[in-house]
Amino acid sequence: SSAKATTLFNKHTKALVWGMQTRAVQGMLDFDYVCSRDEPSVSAMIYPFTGDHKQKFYWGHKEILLPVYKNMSDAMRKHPDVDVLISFASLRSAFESTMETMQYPQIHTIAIIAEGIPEAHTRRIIKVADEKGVTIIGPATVGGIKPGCFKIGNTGGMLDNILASKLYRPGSVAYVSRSGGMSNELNNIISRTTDGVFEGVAIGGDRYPGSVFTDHVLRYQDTPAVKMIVVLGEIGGTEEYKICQAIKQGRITKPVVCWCIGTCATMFSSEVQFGHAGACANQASETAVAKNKALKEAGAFVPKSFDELGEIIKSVYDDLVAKGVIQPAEEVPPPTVPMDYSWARELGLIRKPASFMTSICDERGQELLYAGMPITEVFRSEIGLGGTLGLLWFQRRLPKYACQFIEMCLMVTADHGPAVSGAHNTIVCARAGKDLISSLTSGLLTIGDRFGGALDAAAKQFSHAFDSGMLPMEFVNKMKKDGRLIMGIGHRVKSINNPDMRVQILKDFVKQNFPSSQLLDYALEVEKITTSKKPNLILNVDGLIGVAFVDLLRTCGGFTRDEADEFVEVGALNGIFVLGRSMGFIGHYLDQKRLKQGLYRHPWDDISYVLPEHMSM
Ligand code: Q5B
Repeated sequence: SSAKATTLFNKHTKALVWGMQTRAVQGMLDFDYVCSRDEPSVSAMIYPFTGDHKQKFYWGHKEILLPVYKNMSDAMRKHPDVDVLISFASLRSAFESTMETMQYPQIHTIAIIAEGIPEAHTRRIIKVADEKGVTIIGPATVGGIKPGCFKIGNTGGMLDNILASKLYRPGSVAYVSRSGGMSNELNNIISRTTDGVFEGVAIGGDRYPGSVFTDHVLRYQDTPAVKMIVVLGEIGGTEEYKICQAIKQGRITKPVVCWCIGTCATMFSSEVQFGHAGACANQASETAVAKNKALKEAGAFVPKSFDELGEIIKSVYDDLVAKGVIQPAEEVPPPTVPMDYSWARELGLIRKPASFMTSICDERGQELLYAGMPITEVFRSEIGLGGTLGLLWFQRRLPKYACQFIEMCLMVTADHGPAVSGAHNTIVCARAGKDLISSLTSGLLTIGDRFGGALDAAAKQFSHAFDSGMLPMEFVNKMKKDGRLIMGIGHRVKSINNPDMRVQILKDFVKQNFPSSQLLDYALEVEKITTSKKPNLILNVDGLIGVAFVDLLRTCGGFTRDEADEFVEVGALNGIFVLGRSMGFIGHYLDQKRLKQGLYRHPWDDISYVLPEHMSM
């Protein structure tokens, strides 16, 4: 088998990341930046499920693009300086992709994060790795970290953790543990008790880790900058005995502080399986208690309990400083890495004025909210379409009669036949082969002052006249004098002789249910005057809804006078006709399609061509 490298990572190490782990990659880049590396440690990503493309990341303040390759061969060919691969492949694909990785001699180190890879597969990976001189870290691990140089994936946690444990610059203590979580704890302990971590590797919790404790401890022994070694073993396996042997044989001469966790297993009468697949003592020698005893006997520094680990690390370190073996370096503050916006917000460190504001609907939580009312409550309290509209348009839970009135408005305005302007346009559009939305909007765009869009203007004109104390007759005369039509008055086909039943229905309802119908009564007085002049100058459906809605907003108890006026001012009321008539327009569109109506062309005999006479020069 080929010799494996003593130094896995340096300040110039370049890696490929297998898997679309953008957060982990950003974490690595932030680490690199805070370590004052010249260049990012990640050269590219490999992701077989998308085509080749680029992903955006931050390098300090700057935005950079990292390539993503579909094929590993392309990534290797384009990045010949890469010698590390970090595999976030799933437990199903990790075996295959790791075997493929080992076909490329440029790769010296592979970190495998996936948990649950079949042991038979891991053993085959280990065999090939040994033959090829590749160091495997993992599986079932977070990876490892080398302060100032390189970080595998999510090791070390978020940036605040990395800064707190001073992982941006090397210390003199190297460690190896099984668990990724515990390696975080070691980072913390070592940073508080010594000049810091030189390198730390979590080999993973499987029964057959790709590299074992001694692989790393011997590397550390052979690395001059490492002055002391910490090993955090655990119950299960016999790897720790190899360390004992190496100490006894003089292969390891640097101080080793060691603790095997899982000593409590001895308190149980039966066999205990801890969280890791390998964390189970199959014989007495595999217990944490037995291994701690052997390590102590071999000459390692073994605390009495995990709680004392920090103290013993500190005393070994202090001794090395006293002997002059370690000369703590001067602290140089790391460069600042801008904090991620979302994280800073979560911590409450920044505020930014939002570009948009909304106050009617919130879909972010567990339940959709309409003006604060959960959607389940909207249905439970049976507020219906009128109530829903009340919440979304007026931000109010309206009284029952108001909800009913709104629904009635939508029903009476739903359609008025194919001949009205909007329906006609919808039909012509549908017959020109257009789709539902185009045909619908073609109809909706027809709504305006003369057709269906007189609700707001009617509400304004009548309420201004009423509020300023004008008598109905004065109002009619003033409008005539100003040459203005009264909005909400007049109809092409309906008249006092051919009353509009829609208007009658709504009028009756308002009279019976509204607490006050002052403006409607005023409008009916106006209607008496206009119809006395011409029978078709009735209060039409737009006019009725317009004035009745003013009565509703002013007297239902949910709005201040200013709020009521504002809704009229912003044009809420035309929305009722738009919404109601959309039902009809959609109906006409579907009808035309159903009837397979072809392109409409208006007949010539229905158009009077009134061109200017030909003029000879
Ligand atoms: N004159 C609606 O007019 C219509 C007058 C008036 C004073 C008035 C007209 C009008 C105001 C806007 C309005 C909504 C264009 C109508 C609707 C939905 C619909 C539609 C449907 C549906 C009809 C004849 C004479 C003239 C005029 C005078 C007319 N209106 N005076 N105030 N408001 N109204 N729109 O029949 O002396 O002879 O010159 O603009 O409320 O759209 O079903 O069809 O559900 O789809 O064309 O119900 O009233 O009458 O313009 O020839 O006028 O009456 O000054 O006087 P017409 P015009 P003079 S509801």
